[in-house]
Amino acid sequence: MKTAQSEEWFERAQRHIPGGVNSPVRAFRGVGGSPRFIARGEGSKLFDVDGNSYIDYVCSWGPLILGHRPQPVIEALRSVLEIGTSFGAPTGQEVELAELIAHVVPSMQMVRLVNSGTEATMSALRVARGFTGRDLTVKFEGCYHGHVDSLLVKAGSGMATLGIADTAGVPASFAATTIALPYNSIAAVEQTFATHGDKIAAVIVEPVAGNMGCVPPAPGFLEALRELTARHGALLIFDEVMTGFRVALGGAQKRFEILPDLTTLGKIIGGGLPMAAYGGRADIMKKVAPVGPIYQAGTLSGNPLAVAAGLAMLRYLVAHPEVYEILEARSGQLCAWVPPGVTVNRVGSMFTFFFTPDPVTDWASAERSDKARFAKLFHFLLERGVYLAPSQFEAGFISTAHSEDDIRHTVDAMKEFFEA
Ligand code: HOZ
Repeated sequence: MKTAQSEEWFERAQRHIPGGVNSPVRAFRGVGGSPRFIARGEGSKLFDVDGNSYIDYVCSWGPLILGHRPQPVIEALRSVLEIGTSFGAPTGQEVELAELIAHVVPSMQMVRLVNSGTEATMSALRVARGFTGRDLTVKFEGCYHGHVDSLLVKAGSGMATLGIADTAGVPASFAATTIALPYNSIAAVEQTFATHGDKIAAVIVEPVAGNMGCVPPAPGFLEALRELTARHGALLIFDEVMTGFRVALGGAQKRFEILPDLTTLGKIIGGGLPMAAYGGRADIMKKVAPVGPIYQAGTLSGNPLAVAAGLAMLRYLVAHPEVYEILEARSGQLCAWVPPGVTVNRVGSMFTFFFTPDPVTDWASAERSDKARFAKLFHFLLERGVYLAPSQFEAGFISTAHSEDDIRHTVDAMKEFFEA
């Protein structure tokens, strides 16, 4: 496989961009080697600047549930180009999108659009603090909620991949407002509420963790979070940036039938453009400015391009409920064969192959995976035209554009690796 053009771009990139990438997870640091520079995407495939093609299981880290360049989104984007890309003033489409979100995710009675998942979680946290008048947040080890200062404590995704426990640049006093507990440990949450219950503003959780690899919630875990937060006057925030419209149309809260107080959305909601949202109970959201005293704002929030893409994406998903059946079938096909010494976690079309024979239920068990062996599999598959996330601690994603042939090719390549 030729990679000279990618290597040349990477060399050049590192001169003016830290690490040569605009987000650390793209740099292949967890698997070694040089990232592929992408020329274009179509359907289930990525094409790099050297002319190689790959079956793409990253899907832009989650947004591309219909694959690359889905027709409804592309058409919506074309039509916006005729009217303008940003007005800094309200539009009817923003209202339509808020109405659609509230319809599909009923716990989000009111919604505020922002530009990234980080902005959404940062804002939701501020709202939780402003609403409760408390400062402490409970999060879970290995969960990642964007690069929000106070949430970069024992975080997953790039932090886990790079082995950065607590990032430089976050004042100790900010980090001290966060209590990080083991994912799926009801006992740890109970104990924390018993000690700090009247100071905890919110528990924020990925209802299906995707940033330490895919880790499902244990039976009863989300229910316990709901009960404990309610009992102690704290808010429950579901970070559904990854799981929203992914593990079900109504997200993890629909799949597991638990209603949080606040929800953050990102990725799929933007249809492949930068957009995210936070929202929840109306009595809480009415504390947000200009109605209430909690300030949050954004020049490009709800801009027409992202809103058009998001509306087209969500309308398609609402009109085609069979999408989730297709995703379930394809994902089941991909994960049916469990390689020796590997644990496969999957929820809907999110999956991870962990290089450990033991169950992976939290960060401690995810961390025990054999990262070197994962890196070998990663490069073996890359050479055979299969593009996994370049880290053991990320979820893979399947889109409706992935064909049975794509999956068969991937499983065959996996078998070749494990049988070699
Ligand atoms: N939230 C994404 C999945 N872990 C990563 C996106 C990024 O950090 O670039």
